[in-house]
Amino acid sequence: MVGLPNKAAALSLAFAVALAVGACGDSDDGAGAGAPSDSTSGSGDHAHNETTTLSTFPPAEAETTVAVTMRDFRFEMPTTVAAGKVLFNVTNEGPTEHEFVVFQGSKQVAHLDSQDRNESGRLAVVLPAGRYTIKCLIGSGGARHDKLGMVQNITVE
Ligand SMILES: [Cu+2]
Repeated sequence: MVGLPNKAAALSLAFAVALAVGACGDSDDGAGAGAPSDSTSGSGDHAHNETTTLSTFPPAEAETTVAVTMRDFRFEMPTTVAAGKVLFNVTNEGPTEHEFVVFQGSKQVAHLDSQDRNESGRLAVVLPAGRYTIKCLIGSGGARHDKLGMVQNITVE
């Protein structure tokens, strides 16, 4: 602390304490200096995680291919799908960004990253027979897309 005025020193100490305590948010990180970056904020601002609990497989091994079109705000896709190695070819015809999240009951079991307008993505998952729900969890204008109609029940048999 060479030549640091007492007031500044006290302030920086206060900052350090605040950082060490790790108080919830609001410090604007202006201090910066070597503060440990804390990734445990646990804010969970996006409603789902990225996990896929269903088995995946190389797309070339697909037994069934399902074409899905995402629009504002619905999924266009078959409602019955054969069980087994299913490849979803998902195209977003927008205009809004959308994603393709597979649920079994309230549990997320597979997830395709969000697609911008005119983008396509593929999701290869081994689907056991059962009932599933496809949702888009992206929100725009305060309403999540599944609440606007982007929810589709499918039966795998
Ligand atoms: Cu969406």
